[in-house]
Amino acid sequence: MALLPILEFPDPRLRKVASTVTDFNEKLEVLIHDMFETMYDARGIGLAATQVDVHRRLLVIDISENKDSPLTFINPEFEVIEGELSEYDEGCLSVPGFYETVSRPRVIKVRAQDQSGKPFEMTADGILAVCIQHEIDHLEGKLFVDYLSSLKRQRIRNKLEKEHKKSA
Ligand code: QAP
Ligand code: CO
Repeated sequence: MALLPILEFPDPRLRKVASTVTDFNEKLEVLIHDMFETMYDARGIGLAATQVDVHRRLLVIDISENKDSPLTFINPEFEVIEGELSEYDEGCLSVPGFYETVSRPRVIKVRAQDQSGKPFEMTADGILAVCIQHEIDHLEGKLFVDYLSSLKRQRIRNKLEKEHKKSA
């Protein structure tokens, strides 16, 4: 078991596009386990492999109150079921301390593979739909701050860069 370091905005490695997972082996299982441990430790509800500097199409989510409903999505894809947008105050473990409103399609259908490579699909709405779309964005090198005005994004960048200098 291991806690993995989480990359923080504006680290350029968060901009890499992740590639398809092809090997469903023990190494993948260990990575998934470490990603859950890292996410729970940081009090997050979602974590993409990109955020721990692994550029593979893999994400973990647990939106449950008791942190007892882990969801793993490998090579996820989604389709919009209901195009009506809904707003949510999003945060991100890679943008610590900042929350801003983002609009995304309200209902999606997700197709992915599980830890053993078996395909599954599910329809998601509410915070789960938000979280899945947010995490899939990470796999494309995209962050929720990209949906904000450049002024807001710049302010967040400046504050985090200052924090990083302090702790360096
Ligand atoms: C993405 O975000 C998300 O700033 C997952 O200080 C967020 O887990 C999906 C976190 C909102 C849907 C709605 C952020 C923890 C966790 C912080 C997270 C922080 C500590 C963010
Ligand atoms: Co995020």
